Amino acid sequence: MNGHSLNKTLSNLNLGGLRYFDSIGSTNDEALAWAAGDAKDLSLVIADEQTQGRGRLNRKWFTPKGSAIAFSLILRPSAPLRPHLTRTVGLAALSIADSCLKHGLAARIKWPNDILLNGKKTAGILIEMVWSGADVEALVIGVGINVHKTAVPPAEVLQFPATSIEHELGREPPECEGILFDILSAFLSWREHMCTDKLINAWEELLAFRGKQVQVCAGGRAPVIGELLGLESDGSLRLRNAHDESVIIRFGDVSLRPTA
Ligand code: BT5
Repeated sequence: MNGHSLNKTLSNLNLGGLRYFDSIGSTNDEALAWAAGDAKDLSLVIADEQTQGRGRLNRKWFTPKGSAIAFSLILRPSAPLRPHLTRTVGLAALSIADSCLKHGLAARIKWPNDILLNGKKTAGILIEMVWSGADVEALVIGVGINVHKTAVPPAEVLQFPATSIEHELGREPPECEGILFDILSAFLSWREHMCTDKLINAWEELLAFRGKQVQVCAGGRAPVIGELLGLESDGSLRLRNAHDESVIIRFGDVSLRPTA
C-alpha cells in the first residue's frame, strides 16, 4: 500500500480527502484533529502501521506493518442523518461484512463493534466525535481489520479470540487496497439507507449469537443475561431475560459474550 496507488484505487469514490501514512500513532487521532479543522465529509486517514492504535476505553489495538487495514473515515452528518447517528456503527459493520462476503467469508457482527469470522474477531470499530457545543460536528469512524495472519496479536493479550482474513480463507488474502475499496463502496451505498429500516434489518440479520443466551457486561454493573433477540430502531440491543422481560442495552462500554 502507498499513497499514490491508494489515490488511484479510490479515485472513483469521490472522497473528501486522503492522508496516507506508512506509520502513525493512531489514524483516529489524526482524523479527529483534521475533523476539528477543515476536513470535508468522507475524508480518509489510512496507515500501514499504527504504534498507538486504540480500541474503546483506550484499550490497545494492534496494527503491525504490512499486515492489516487501519483507517479512519470522517463524516460530516447532514441534517436528515443527525437523528440516526447511533446507527453509524452498524453502517460501518455492515460495510465490512459485505466486503468479506465478496470473498466468500460470512461475517457476523458481535454487537456493538466487532466483526467475527468463524466466531473470532477479525475487525473492530471505534467511533469518536467532534462536538460543537451540543451538536456533533463530525464523526470519526476508525476501523482496524486483520488481513494477514501476522496482524493477529498473541492470545494472551486478547479478551476474545481473534483471526485474520488470510487464516479464514486458507490462502493468500486479497490486496488491502481492494478490500478497502469494497468497504468504502459498500459504506456509500449503505449510507443511503441510514434513515430507513433496511439498514437496521440487514444489521440485525448479521448479528452474532442471535437467538442464543448471552451475557452483556456494562460499566461495572451486574451482567445482564438473556436471549439475544435483535435490535431497536436506534441500534440498541434487545434481550429477553429469565423473567421473560425485554431488556434494552444501550451503547456504551459494553462487552457481549455467549454464556458457557
Ligand atoms: C475495538 O475496540 O475493537 C476498536 C478497534 C478500532 C481500531 C481502529 S484501527 C484505525 C483506528 N485508529 C485507532 O487508533 N483505532 C481505530 P475494543 O472493542 O475496545 O477492543 C479492543 C480489544 O481488542 C483489545 O483490548 C484486545 O483484546 C483486542 N485486540 C487488539 N488488537 C487486536 C487485533 N488486531 N485483532 C483482534 N483483537 C485485537
